[in-house]
Amino acid sequence: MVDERKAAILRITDVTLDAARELLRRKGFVELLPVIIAPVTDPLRHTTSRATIRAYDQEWYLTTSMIFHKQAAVQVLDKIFCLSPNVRLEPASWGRSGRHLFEFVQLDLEVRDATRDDMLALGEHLLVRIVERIRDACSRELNTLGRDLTKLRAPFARVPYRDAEERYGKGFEERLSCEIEDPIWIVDFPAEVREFYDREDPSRPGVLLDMDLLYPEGYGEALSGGEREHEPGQIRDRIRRQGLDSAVYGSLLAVARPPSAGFGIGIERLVRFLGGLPHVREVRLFPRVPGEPTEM
Ligand code: ASN
Repeated sequence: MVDERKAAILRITDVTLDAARELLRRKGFVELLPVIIAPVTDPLRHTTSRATIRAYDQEWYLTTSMIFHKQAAVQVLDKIFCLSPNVRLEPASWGRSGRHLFEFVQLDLEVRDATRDDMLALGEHLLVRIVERIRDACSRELNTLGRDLTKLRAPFARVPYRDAEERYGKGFEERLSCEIEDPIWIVDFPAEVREFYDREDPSRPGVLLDMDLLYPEGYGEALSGGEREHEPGQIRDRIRRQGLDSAVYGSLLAVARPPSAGFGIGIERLVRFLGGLPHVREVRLFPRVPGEPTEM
């Protein structure tokens, strides 16, 4: 028997990727092939352990995010994106969150000489365009899923992290996401809660020029990014303040990198939001859910 629900979700995923690629190419972006194993990968402040493999007498990480490769890539091309498979070994209990897969794909992009404001505008444009395309091209699929996907109204509101925390308390993300009707930007994360590569505002020490986007209706985090640290002295200082080993990230310090900004948007979470799905597992034919064994 044909699984209409599954087929509808896969078609929505396909149109989502097509809409994203179409918009980014029109804006001059070039798509890169993903890096899946590397000697250095995103240290991720709050997640998990990273998966490694041993090959050719060397330890390799499975990519947690392509951040460092994106930063290197903008030395060659000024606007790049990639559909990047990421592996993050989250705790088994997170499998029930509805938002976590330990293998997922993010649309990861980076732009040389861009600012956070440029990225806020691009993120809005991208999401508004994708929702428009899905509403136009996938009305049958949305119907199958019983999803009433409303048009998004940009620009989205911007709330500084400290204000959101004051109003909704620690771990405000879920509560805030349940309360809003349009996506909302969280900006200005404190340096200690984020990775060292997001740029510290030179005029506000301890505050980063970065952002997250939250989906409405309780779907949680959509996108994460910011301007990047690019001066070796500042990168070294941020690595030290986070208690990381600068030798591990030596390749970052050795290469002069151009100023850049970018973000990554998780595809499974995006399709979950578009389709109004209870769990991201439904977006993949072969989902990797933390804590769930699988045979295929
Ligand atoms: N892709 C994110 C960024 O561009 C990084 C991440 O996934 N942790 O900032």
